[in-house]
Amino acid sequence: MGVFLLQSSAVFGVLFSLITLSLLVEPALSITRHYKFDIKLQNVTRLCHTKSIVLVNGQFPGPRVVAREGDQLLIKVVNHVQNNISIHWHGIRQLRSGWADGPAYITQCPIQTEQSYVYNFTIVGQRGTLWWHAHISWLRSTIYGPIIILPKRGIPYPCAKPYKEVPIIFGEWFNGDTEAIISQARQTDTFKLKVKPGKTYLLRLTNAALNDELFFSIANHTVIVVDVDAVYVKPFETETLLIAPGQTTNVLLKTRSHYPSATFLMTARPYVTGQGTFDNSTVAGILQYEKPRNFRSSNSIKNRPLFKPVLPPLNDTSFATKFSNKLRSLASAQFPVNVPQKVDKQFFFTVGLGTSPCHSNETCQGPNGTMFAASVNNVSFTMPNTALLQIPAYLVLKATLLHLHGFNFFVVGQGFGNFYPNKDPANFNLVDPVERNTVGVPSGGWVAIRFLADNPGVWFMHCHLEVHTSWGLKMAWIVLDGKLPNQKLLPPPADLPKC
Ligand SMILES: [Cu+2]
Repeated sequence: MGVFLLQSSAVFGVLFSLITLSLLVEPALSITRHYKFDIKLQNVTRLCHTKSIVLVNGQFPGPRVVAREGDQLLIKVVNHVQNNISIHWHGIRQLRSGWADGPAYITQCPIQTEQSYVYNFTIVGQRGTLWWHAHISWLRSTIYGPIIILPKRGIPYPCAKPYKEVPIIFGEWFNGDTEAIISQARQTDTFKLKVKPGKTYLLRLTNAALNDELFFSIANHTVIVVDVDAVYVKPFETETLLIAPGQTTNVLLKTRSHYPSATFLMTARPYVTGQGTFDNSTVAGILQYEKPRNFRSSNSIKNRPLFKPVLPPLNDTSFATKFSNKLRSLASAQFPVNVPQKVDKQFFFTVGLGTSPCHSNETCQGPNGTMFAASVNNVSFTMPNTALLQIPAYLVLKATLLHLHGFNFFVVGQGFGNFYPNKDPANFNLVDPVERNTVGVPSGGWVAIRFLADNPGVWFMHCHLEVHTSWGLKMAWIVLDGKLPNQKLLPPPADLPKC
């Protein structure tokens, strides 16, 4: 992990954020849904700290955006603060709507004070959980919220129908040791997931933290992973899951068949690779069974036994590898996997994370007072046409998180050490590779991704660890229009902000 330059400024931290989800009454066909986001400065108190922060509609985390696959979204963002603003709809394919993608100075100029912009896009072929966040400097630490994409009306989930759906967002958190957090977890403002026995809950998990990959586990319970980055996966059961910043994971939680007369902690803490200082704090929430009406016990909730999950060690790369190997596309007849079988263009990127001399008059956090620096070395930068692209990225030093805008990609291979173009492709999974928008590249290893360049525009690719991005780990793809009329980027909207 990195050095957490701004970690201490994020002490107000949210541990878990709960938004109860109620399904709206709506017609059968795709519809247009309108939202308005007012960006304002607001005081927020979390864990006894009050801070003035930039928020959407005064909410922290921000309002949820709920839509069905196929719906059009019109989201008007009005900027009432001094900062420039832009919002990114993380993971939304933005087919031919690149103007609505959001990264400042890549697809749009930021929205200036007292200006507004309507993000206009349609959700095509995606269902699950995604999220939105500010995409300018570090503002996403407070400006983010969930995007919930329900399947088209009349099309069921490919898994058990959940009794309830609960979005949970991992944000920043305060520093503290585990015991302090456990005693804190007994306090009233801790996130509580209240459940009934014998039911199935769909937890929509988002890691909105700036810099930490997280292990997450619920004591004495397992979950079934069913969807990542708004794409169904082959369901698998696990006690612990790993979720990187920017990633989303839907899991089914089957509660115990009988009221257990106990309380269960849900905890998350970072997965750490490489050296350097890191935040090893644990965040906790509570899984609390509602007491049945006819249940007689003098035991108050406070006196019930509290079980804690056992999380893997902080640096458990073996767990991380096994977990990511379990992620496979569902690849069913209804939800087939369209992994490109042949490659038109190959790209090879070496992503380096190193140090450079500190500027004079500045204090730097790198080893021996140097400055951290990151780079993408593009060896074969040929501008792509509508073509298949394949990218093996080779990483040195530390794990990083590759996030691509405008596309989902298939993770066809990954490994440790050098990538060997003659040997490694033979082991690529071209049958049911996981399809996602953000992937962890192993520390000192490589990942090979494939995607179909079917979306014209300028698409940002960057590390979703905020420190790495600010050190320069970013680049953009330019995907040109294709020949057919439906392969062309539409003209920019009239209200596109000006710089
Ligand atoms: Cu994104």
